[in-house]
Amino acid sequence: MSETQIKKYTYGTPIPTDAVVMDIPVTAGDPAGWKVSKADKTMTHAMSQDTVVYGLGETVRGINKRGWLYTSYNADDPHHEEGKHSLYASQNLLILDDGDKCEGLFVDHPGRVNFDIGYTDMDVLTVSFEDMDADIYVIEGDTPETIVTAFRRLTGPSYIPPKWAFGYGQSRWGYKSADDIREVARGYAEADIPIDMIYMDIDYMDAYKVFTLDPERFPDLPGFVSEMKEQGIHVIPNTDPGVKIEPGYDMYEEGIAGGYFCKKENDEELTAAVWPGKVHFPDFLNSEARKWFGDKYKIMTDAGIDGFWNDMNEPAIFYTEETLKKAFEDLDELRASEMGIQGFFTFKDIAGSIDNSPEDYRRFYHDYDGMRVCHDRVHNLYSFNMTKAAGEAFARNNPGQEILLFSRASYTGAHRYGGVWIGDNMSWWSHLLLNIKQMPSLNMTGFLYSGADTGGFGADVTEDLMMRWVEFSMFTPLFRNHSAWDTRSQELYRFKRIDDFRHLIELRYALIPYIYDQFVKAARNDTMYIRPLAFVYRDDKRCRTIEDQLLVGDQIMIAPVYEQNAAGRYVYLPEGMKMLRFRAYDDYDEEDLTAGDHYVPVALNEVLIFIRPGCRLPLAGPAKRVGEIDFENLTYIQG
Ligand code: MIG
Repeated sequence: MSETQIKKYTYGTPIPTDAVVMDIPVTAGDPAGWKVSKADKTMTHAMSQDTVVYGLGETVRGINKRGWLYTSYNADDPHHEEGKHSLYASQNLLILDDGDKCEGLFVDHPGRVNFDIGYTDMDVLTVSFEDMDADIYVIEGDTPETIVTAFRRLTGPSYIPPKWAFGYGQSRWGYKSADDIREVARGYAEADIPIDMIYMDIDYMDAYKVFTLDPERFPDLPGFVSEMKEQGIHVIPNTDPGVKIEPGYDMYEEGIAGGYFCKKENDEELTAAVWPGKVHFPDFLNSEARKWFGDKYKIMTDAGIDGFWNDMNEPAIFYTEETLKKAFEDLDELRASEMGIQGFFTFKDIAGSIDNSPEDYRRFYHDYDGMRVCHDRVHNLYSFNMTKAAGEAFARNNPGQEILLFSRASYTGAHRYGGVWIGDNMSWWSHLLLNIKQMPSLNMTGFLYSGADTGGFGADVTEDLMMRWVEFSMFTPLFRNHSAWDTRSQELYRFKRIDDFRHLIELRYALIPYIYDQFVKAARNDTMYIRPLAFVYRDDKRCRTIEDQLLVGDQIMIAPVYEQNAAGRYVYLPEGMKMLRFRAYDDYDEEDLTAGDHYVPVALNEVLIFIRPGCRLPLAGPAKRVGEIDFENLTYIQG
């Protein structure tokens, strides 16, 4: 790593976030190159025509974030369209790349932060705050990756999941019982498609009560878990933060008695509505509440469960009592008025804006270990502390055991405890491309264990989209097929081309020794597993505009197909490489390609892998489970 320098600037009185693990002395004054206005609560930086801006983790639009306005404020929004400003995650890292000189900016602030990256003025970057109580870290370095590494040293090492979590997983919001899951396992066994995980979505719970099981649909969890383990399959339950208000339910009773729930100004618990009905939210920012909630995971780990996905932790709020009451009042008022045509829009607005309302996020408070703070000001820390609750509990209660953990919402620091999935995307070709662009950005911010709902969550998938998506997801550390209950079923064995799907998943399993090795290396060395081309080919200007080819580990480049009915694609090679066109781990052709542009045919069942010169790709023999992979006997394809 070449020389980097991190400087810290403190404005106002920042609320601690625990994102940073290093002690850095505060530098007086403002960072060079930035114009800071405490009155306007802004900091601005000029961008030259060539400046490329990387970062922000999981957001809309490109790898180069330039040209849009992004807002860090974790949002439960399943419509990941390019007009949006916020998704589930807030990763306030930017890297300004001027070619010969780079600068990183990490804005450590737990509330709303706007990043106007050439939106208002194409040549100006403006970071703006609601309250400018923030720690600002400025990182100087020669290359984007040296900045990434410095940022990751600053914020701590990335979570490494168990090896089996690199296998393929099947999920669906709609598996309701142990029998449903058995049927999925059977489907995969009959189709002879490798699989390591099947996910349990919220319907496993008794009335959506967290850490409970429906007694009829899951009568014997330990028995079921071990039955599945005998087949080599891990079952991974979904966990939601909201605790159902129900006298007699231990989580509710203990939460009230311990004072573990978030409270309103008048000191009463906030009552919100989510899947269980009326709930209270655990105050994860409070270390006692965190410990209390975290210890509950033991109910599941004692039953043999060894992986979790934490959901709804922005936190998502369907409505609160207050918002609902106000909405009804507004509707009554509208009804009593001469509604007129404008009233139609008012009507829709009233009903359509009760969920995840900014007012609700201002309505409750945390006991942040002695500091009473309004949720709105620390909104982006909620999921981080839920992830931390689980991670800390695993270290305490399951020492030495590797447990899979990933979350929907996140903030920097959560990457030390778990991974993330990209939330409710759609079965759209554009979302396959979005997934391709989000992966390197997530990697920069330390969320190495990540991936999207393969095939798309909402909307109906088509067989060709599923196949192209599998051909990309086979390179993402988290590889999970997941979909919503009201969409077309998308388990791979339901499609016509089962043989092709089997070959593709087998190829993933053959690649796992490479994927795992490169992943662990990236985690240990604070580097990236998936990189944009421009991070490596620094002198090739063309690479700065390439967003649909990625480097995976340090040996290969991929060029996924993401367009419907495409029979191939253009590929740009910054140097000569060996192209492999795989149909199965043992069925591929190779071709040496020169540097430059090529049109490459890629049939629907084919995957392109390019080996960089002097590099080699290891492949394992066939395996149906990660545990069956022979990591010692690999064959190598030389570049
Ligand atoms: O309000 O648990 O993103 O993956 O299937 C929806 C049901 C709640 C949202 C998650 C999705 C999951 C769904 N959850």
